[in-house]
Amino acid sequence: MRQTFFLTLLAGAFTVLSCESTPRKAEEKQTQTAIVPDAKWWKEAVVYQIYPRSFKDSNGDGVGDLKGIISKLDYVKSLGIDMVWLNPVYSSPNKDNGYDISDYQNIMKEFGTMEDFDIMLKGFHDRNIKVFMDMVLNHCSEEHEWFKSARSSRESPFYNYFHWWPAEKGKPPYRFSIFDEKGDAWEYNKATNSYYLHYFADAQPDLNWENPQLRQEIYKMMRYWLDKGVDGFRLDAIAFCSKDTIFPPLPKEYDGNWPLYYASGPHLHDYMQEMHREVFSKKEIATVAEAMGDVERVMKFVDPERKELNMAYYFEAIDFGYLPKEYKMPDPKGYDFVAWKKIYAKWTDAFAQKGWGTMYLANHDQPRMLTRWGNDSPEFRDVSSKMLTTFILSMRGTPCYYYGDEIGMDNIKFDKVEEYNDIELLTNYAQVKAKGGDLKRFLEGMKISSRDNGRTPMQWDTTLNAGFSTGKPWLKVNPNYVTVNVANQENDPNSILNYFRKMVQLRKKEPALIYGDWKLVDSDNPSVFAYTRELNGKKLLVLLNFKAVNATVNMAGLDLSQAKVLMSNLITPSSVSVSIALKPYEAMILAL
Ligand code: TEU
Ligand code: CA
Repeated sequence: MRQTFFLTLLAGAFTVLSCESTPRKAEEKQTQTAIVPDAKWWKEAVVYQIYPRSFKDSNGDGVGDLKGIISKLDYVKSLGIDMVWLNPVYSSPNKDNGYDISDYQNIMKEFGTMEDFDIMLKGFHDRNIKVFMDMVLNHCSEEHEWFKSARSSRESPFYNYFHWWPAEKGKPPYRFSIFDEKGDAWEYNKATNSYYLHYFADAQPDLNWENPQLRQEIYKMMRYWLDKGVDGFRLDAIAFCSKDTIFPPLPKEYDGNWPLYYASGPHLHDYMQEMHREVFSKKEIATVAEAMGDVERVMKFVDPERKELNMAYYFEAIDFGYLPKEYKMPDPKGYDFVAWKKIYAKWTDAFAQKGWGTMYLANHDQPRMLTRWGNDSPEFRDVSSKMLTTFILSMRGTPCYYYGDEIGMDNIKFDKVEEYNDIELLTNYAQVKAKGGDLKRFLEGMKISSRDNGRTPMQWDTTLNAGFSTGKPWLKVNPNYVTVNVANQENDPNSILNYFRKMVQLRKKEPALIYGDWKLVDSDNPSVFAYTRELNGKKLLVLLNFKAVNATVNMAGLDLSQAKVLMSNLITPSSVSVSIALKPYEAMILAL
């Protein structure tokens, strides 16, 4: 019996390998409505996030651009993904890499022209790939025409597009800014003798959402992009839009928790419902909230009855394992794996009741997932990358996969502050310095957690600068590009890249991975993340060893007698018995 079982396992592994000859097969864009009543294409989509600055440079100025993306359309298609999330490409002086927009209806000069954008969008659409845009609506750039006019005089018709504290009322009440060296969210403006509010950098003045005229301008601008044919929006830092504009003193319980006290102002959801009526209801689009806060707060965005947005991503799991009250400083003791799994369980259960979530382990605000959640040592980089990919693509919630993770890119781990570009890191460095803090310790922590780790140029091949650019890249290329690159992995059936493609295909083939119920198994297991996905009587078991040790899983109550391996990140999967033994970082998906 044991022998027959092992044969089934190998047969299963073979099926997985053999489907890799067809990863380029065109996907179905129809939903699987027959299977579940509330099927939606955006629930079934696999999202691939492109950070345009770092994807591909077409003209040798060291900065990725739209023509660069256009030259890689077939590559993106070959991944099998359905939708691209594009980080901001609008005109911007780039104080925060495009998150400071000076013109919402124009393309950043470094990235190209509106014509390039149209060609790119058509290129994706021709390949049956949808595109959603990053919308930064809490703030714009100090170089936006609205702000230039507003800051010139209190009489400006745009003065009320922003939040001001007139100097005759004295010093404004304390508000913290995460991207400000002084940590002060109010900046004095001489011409108007008033302070303007900026929760992020002083080059990113907050927009005054209380002003209906401003809101109408924003909705009009969003409709402009919809009319162009974009398929949705990711709403950046959206929970900060609505504020208590009296700016009362912060209560004692504030305790540095600025997202809690600054976000989710009194009219936030009125504005979201208005935006739904004015913009989203025009077309079936994907809308993703970057939502701060607990389940209750996040759920408000996505409860379908409220008619706001359709997906949200949350921070509790990704921000886990940092020391309290310090900026992204990893706890030297590591993180509590069992508690981390329970965070996923809590959110996945919540989205099973209402709305829809997303699943991600990295994006442009995060370090590389391999370094942070896997193991980037030569011994384990391959297997742990594949394990994390299995995790992202087998959870309930739309998977958002970050460029470069499909080849196992990892943190660059800069030694010197001069090597960094990111405003968040540079201002936090300055804050630590001003307080006389331990800068060496700070920089050590940043090797694990800082955002620039996730922004280094895409590693295409072994040529100069990893084939990203013929000029000097805006941010250093990870020197490991000589071995970690797309070209090397393209023809290796066992590469991380081809594993990602297989996993995407498996998610499409198995509706249980998309819509199935999710249930944690052996929840207190200190090494393994195990769960089932079940739909209409079909049950899958996902086993993920997150540690560099052999591990076993307690299968209490699950019948494995007919189990078949659908996916394995080992060339020869290990054996299955009632107590399953997993090798370090082993991942398996079984059909029970
Ligand atoms: O991020 C929102 C946000 O609150 C950030 O502070 C985030 O928590 C932080 O980057 C984590 O390190 C969005 C964008 O994703 C980010 O890139 C922008 O810098 C920020 O808004 C300002 O627009
Ligand atoms: Ca360029």
